[in-house]
This record gives sequence, structure tokens and C-alpha cells, in this order.
Amino acid sequence: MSLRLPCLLLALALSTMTTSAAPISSPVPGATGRTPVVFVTDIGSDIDDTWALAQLLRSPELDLQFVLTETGEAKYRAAFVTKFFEVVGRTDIPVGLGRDFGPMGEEHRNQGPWLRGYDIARYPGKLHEDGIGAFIELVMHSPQPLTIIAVGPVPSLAAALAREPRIAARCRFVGMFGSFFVGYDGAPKPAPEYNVYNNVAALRTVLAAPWQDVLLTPLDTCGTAVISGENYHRLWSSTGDPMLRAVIENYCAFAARVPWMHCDFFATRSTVLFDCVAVYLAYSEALVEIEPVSFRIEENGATVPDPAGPFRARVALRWKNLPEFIDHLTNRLLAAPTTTPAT
Ligand SMILES: [Ca+2]
Repeated sequence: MSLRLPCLLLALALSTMTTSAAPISSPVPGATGRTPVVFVTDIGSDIDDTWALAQLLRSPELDLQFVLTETGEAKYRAAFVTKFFEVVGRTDIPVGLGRDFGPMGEEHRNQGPWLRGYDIARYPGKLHEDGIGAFIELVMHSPQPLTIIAVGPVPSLAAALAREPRIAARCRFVGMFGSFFVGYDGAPKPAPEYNVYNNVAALRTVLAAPWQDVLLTPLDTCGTAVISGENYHRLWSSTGDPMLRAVIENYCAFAARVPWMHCDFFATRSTVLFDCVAVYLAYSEALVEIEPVSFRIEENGATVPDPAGPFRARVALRWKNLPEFIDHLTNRLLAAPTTTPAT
């Protein structure tokens, strides 16, 4: 299938930039005033990871120190990160290959056309073949706690904990997982959520670890985060911004291939940006209602509130103001870089 980008042609010269941003709080700043984070991602399947990576790089509260791939074909996923870093001039950030599950078929390479002609072997930055080992090294030698932002199934994190259990006590864990009272698309009944049911054993291992804090956005909050209308138009029109152009290019490739929806709306709105809510929670909790929840994880991936359950997390169960979050996310994505890249 050829990659066509009618969107970029249609949007040419319509850019309207703004740098205003909603107020946020900063829960755990490091010694530098920025929170050091590791992004743990299954980028390359659902497009929201790509939006989340852009959001992360444009969040002045966060200092992205490492990216680790999760599930599927590690090098396929890593290539989205390395090419994205080349496009936006952030090859100073190391990337690690997580657990590899072998080649992914064409039918699962939803953003594959964006990589056409790209050779990860020529990546000028640091790409760790043993990404799990490099991640452990980073955590164990970090002078301050790291915040892990996990936005996919977690076999790589489970493997890291098996190799070095002490990493948990040195990190906060923020993730997009589960469905407690609300299902997909705001449905009034919870449903097994992909990041859980794809690898139940791995998530049980990860959530059983003694992290400094566990903070989750389940479908209850992240499942309705969509950018549309004028906000989306502003992003769509930012063809002169290399980062947003890369996001939209990926979205166009994805829209033509994604098997689980008829994505004919890519010119007018985003898909659900689940993972962007996890990135948000790494720097602010201002716009969500968070409650401590004890729960169990069923074999089918259901996350069931249960006072006697083995897992406990702080969970963003409701929005205080979803429209304000969408405005905030839009403005953040549109904002110019706040730091000078090292490369
Ligand atoms: Ca994801």
C-alpha cells in the first residue's frame, strides 16, 4: 500500500500557532526542576503512542532520559522512535530494544509506510540492543527517582524486574492500563483493556513490584480523550512544524491500514489518545479525580475493584474537566520546543 499524504497538501499554509497553555501542577520535580522519565511504549501499532511521544518531548516539566520498547518486534517499534528523534533533532536520547517477540506481519505494521526507506542501523544516536540492561543501569545509577511512563503491555518491564528487582523502589510508575467502571468509548460497563489482556502475567508482575507510587489512567479517563474541531485543525495545519508533521504523517499512514476501525475521519479529528493522558499524569493531576483503588486482574484482562485484591494503585477515575485537558494538550503539542537539543 502506498503512503499518500493528501492531508498535508490540503492543510498547506493554514497554520495558526499559539503557545498559551492551561495551568498545571508539577508533582515530583527532580533536582533539575524537571522530572526524569522513561517512556515504555509499543509505538507503531496504535497511533496514540506517537502523539504521546510528541507531547512528552514538548513537556517542559519532563526530562526524557530513555525509551524502551514493549511487545511485538522490538526493532520495528524502536525504528519509529529513532526516526522520530532524527526528524526532531533529539538523537541525544538513548533508545533500548525491549523483549522481542519476533517479526510482526504486515497486517500489524499499521504505521509501517512511515518507515519506508529508513534504516535503523544508520541511526546516529545510541540504540541499545540490550535495552532492558541499559534501562536497569540508568535506574540504578540515577541520582533521583525516575518516572516510568508505561503505555503498552509490559513484558520488557517484567523482564527488567526479574533481572533487577531493586529498580522498583527507585521509580514512580505511571501507566495507561485497565477499565474500572467505564469501557471503551465511554461505555457504561468496564471491559478488558488491551494493555492488560495482551499480557496479563506481565502486568501482574509489574504491579506487584514495590514502586514508589503507582498512578493509572484507565479507560474511565483516557478512553474519551479525542482532539477535534478547531483544536485538531490547528494541529493538522502545522505542516511547517517537523514534529507535528511527523505525527500527522504517521496518522495518515495508520488511517489507511488500521484494521480495527474505519479511520476516514483523520482530516477532522484524532483517534482516542489514551497514552497522552498517561504522559499528562507524569506532570500534573490537576484535571482528573484520583482515588486509591484495590483490585484484582482476571485472566481475561478485566481489572476488578476488590478490597481484598492483590494490587493497589492511585487511579484517575473521572475527569474534572476533559475539554480543558484537550485544550491543554493541543496547546502543548503546538508549543515551540522549550530546551535546546544537544544534537
Ligand atoms: Ca500504546
